[in-house]
Amino acid sequence: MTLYQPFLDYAIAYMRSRLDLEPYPIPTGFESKSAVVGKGKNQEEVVTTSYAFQTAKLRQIRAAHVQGGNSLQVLNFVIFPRLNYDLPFFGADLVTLPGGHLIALDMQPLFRDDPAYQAKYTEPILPIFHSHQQHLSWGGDFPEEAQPFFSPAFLWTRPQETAVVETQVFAAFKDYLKAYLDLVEQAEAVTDSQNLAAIEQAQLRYLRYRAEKDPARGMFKRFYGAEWTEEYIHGFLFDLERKLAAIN
Ligand code: DBV
Repeated sequence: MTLYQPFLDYAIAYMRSRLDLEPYPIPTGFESKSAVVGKGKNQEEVVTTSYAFQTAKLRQIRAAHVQGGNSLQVLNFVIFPRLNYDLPFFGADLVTLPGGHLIALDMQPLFRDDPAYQAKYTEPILPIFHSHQQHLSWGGDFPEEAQPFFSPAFLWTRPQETAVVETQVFAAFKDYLKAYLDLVEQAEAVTDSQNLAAIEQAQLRYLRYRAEKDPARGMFKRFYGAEWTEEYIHGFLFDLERKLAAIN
């Protein structure tokens, strides 16, 4: 059972229908990785597949899909806008572990506490957030230090039932992706040098946090080793620093 395959298929087909998607390079050896984990009859193959695209406004659209049987399914899907747009990040972390499902869905803001930014990028999402939040109870505590990176429209839930993931969560995912592409469509390039500098700083802050605190690090290390994992995190999943270093 690959719970999140329909999410991935939908996202790629929907983006293709609205965006001029170009491939984004995936470092050699990271397109697909597999390992056999567990012992005896608990042996399971864990396959991690990567997908990446770019457009004129979006620097990197990337997904990591981890498939390891019924109790290990992950789709981590993030969109990083180009540095001359003040767009939020699209962030989806859809996680199924032996303990259950964990769902995080948000348009992660560059400037969380700026009222003008909220009015532009969070308020349009709030009706969608409320319509789905009714059916999906709050997921509880999450790391305090992560809070600045989430918007007030952060959908965060731990559904008991797989059917809820397949129905309500899938519906929310579609609505959030549509709303995000609406924001992208309307976005205009920023040219003011002070604003450009602020965007770059905010993107780096977000990216450093996610690379440093990646909650999948432990899992990837166990499956594929430390070296592969660090290269996957810094060279693909959260690659902005490397890309900036390469052009400067
Ligand atoms: N999370 C990632 C990537 C993953 C991934 C790249 C490819 O950023 C998976 C895989 N997330 C993943 C896994 C877990 C979580 C948990 C495997 C479970 C870890 C475990 O229980 O062992 C949102 N993801 C979480 C949690 C949160 C998020 C809040 C639970 C808290 C925790 O265990 O740390 N999305 C995640 C996050 C940010 C975000 C922390 C921060 C800005 O956007």
